Amino acid sequence: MKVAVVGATGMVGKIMLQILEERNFPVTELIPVASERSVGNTIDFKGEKVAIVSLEDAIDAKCDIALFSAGGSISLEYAPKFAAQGTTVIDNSSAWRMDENIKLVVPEINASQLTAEDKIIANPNCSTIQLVMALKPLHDKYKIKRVIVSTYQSVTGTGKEAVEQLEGEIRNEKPNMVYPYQIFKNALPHCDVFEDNGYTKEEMKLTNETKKILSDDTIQLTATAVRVPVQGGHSESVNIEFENDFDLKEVRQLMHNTPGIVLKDNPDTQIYPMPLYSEGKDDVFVGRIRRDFSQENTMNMWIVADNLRKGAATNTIQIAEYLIANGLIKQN
Ligand code: A2P
Ligand code: 11C
Repeated sequence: MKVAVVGATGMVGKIMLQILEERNFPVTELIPVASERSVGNTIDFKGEKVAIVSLEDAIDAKCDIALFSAGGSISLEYAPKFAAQGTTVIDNSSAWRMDENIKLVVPEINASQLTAEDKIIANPNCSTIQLVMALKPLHDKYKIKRVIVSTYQSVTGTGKEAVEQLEGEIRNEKPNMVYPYQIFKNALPHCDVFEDNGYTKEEMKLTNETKKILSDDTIQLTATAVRVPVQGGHSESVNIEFENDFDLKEVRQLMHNTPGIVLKDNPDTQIYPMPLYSEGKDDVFVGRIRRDFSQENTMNMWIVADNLRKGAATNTIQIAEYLIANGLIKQN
C-alpha cells in the first residue's frame, strides 16, 4: 500500500510512523506530508530517510491510504481532494466526525459498519476513544442511562507546541504560550475552545461522539475536561448510572475479558492506572472500580490511555488494518 501520513512531523504523525513500523503495516511507499516549512526535510522510516512533500504533491501521488493528523482545517479542505483521487482517508481531526455521512470508528466497537465506499473515515477524539472502549461492554450488559466524566488531559493532546510550553516552564524559561495560562504546577478547566452553551468543544466531543459510536442517543453524558501538566496519557474519572443493577465482580470480569482493555484494580497493593505507565502502550487501562453508594445502579471507575496511541495513531492504523483485512481497500 502507498501510504501518506499528513502531519508526519506532528505529535500524532510521528507516532503513526512508529506504529506503521512496529505493526509491520504493508507499506510499499511512504509519503510523509507536512507544512511548506518542512517540505524538503526528511523523516526516518524503516531505517531510511524519506523526503517530506507538500499536500498538493501527495494528492497527485494517488495513494491507497492517507492518515491525516494536521488539524481540522487541513482535513476539511484536503480529505475530499485525496478521496477524489481514490485514496481512502482516515482522519484524526474533528472535522468530519459528526457528519452524518461519515463513519466514526473504534474498531473494537463498530468497524463492521465500514464498507469499500467509505473514502473518508473519522477517528474519534482521544478522550472519547478510551471512554467508549470501557463503556461498550458495560452498555451491552447493563444499559447505560447516564455518564458523568471528568478528564485529566495530557499536554500532548494539544500538540508539540504545548509540550514545548510545559517543558519551557519546567526549565523556568519564557516559552511560547499555547495555553492562556501557565500549565506547569497548574490545572486548566479548559480543553479546546468554549462554545455558546458554556461547555468546551472537547466536552461536547465526549457527549456527541459517545452517542454516535455506541449508536445510542438515549445515553446522557456530561463532561468536564481539564488540562493537567502530564505527558503520558489522558485520565478520566467516570461515574456511570445503569438501567439495571450490576455485580462488581462481573464488571471486573467484563473489563478483564474485553480485548484492548487491561484491568489494573487492586487497592490492597495500590494498583491503579496512571499515565506514567500507559505511555507508549496501546491498551486502555481501567481501575478504581467501585459502587457509588449515593445512588442505585451506579458505579465509579478510572480510565487511562496513551492519547497519542489508542487515542489517536493506534486507532487510526487499526482502522486501516481492518479495511485491508476485509478487502475494503484496493490498491489505487
Ligand atoms: P509542520 O511540522 O511542518 O508544521 P502538532 O499537532 O503536533 O502540532 O503537529 C501538526 C502537524 O500538522 C505537523 O506535522 C505540521 O507540520 C502539520 N501541518 C501544520 N500545518 C500544515 C499545513 N498547512 N499543511 C500541511 N501540514 C501542516
Ligand atoms: C486534547 N482531545 O487532548 C484533544 C486532542 O479533536 O482530535 C485531539 C483533538 C481532536 O485536547
